[in-house]
Amino acid sequence: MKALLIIDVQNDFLPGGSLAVAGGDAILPVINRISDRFDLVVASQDWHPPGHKSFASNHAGRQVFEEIDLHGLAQTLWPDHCVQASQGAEFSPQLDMCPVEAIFRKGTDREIDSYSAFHDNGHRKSTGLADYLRGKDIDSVYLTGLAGDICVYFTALDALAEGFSTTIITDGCKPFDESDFNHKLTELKSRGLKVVTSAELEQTLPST
Ligand code: VGL
Ligand code: ZN
Repeated sequence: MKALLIIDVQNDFLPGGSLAVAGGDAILPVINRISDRFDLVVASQDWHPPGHKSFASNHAGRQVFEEIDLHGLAQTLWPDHCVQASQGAEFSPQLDMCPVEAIFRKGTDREIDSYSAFHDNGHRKSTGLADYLRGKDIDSVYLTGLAGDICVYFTALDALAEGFSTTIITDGCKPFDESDFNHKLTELKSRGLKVVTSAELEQTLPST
């Protein structure tokens, strides 16, 4: 059984948001067009408390995009984004949420960031996503969302480690940095990642 994972398609990661991915809105019609072809659709939602330690604003004298050590882990400092219950944390109003059966929130612990939809960055706590998918007999996951080189990348890494057949839908993702994303795709392919375009997928997966 196949699941579509929609990673962090939230206002703050879209043009006009506080941590926008340039051109990120191009993925919205792609995701909406393919989401009825899967047995299950799940979304993740970056969901930070206002005092989250990944925000530069919570570290006196530190700048956005600086890297610090946070409890033994390298942490990039981001602009405030996806603050719980803010408009920026909401899913894009242009994303069709009807097929989405479950939403997994992450980044809720102020002391640790969580790029992957499966685990926090220290692999200390699970979100429950892997067990949820297994409970629904899912063996293959297809990834879309934002940002390709951060949260989609780390979700793919964990999906492979969890033993799911893992595919990234290239035009269903948009990274902050295209060349970094291409390097990361090469690395993921060496771990077993598959890559398809939405057009290729439409030829193999019938619309329901
Ligand atoms: C993300 C940076 C910080 C993402 C989340 O969804 O890619 N990036 N928090
Ligand atoms: Zn975040």
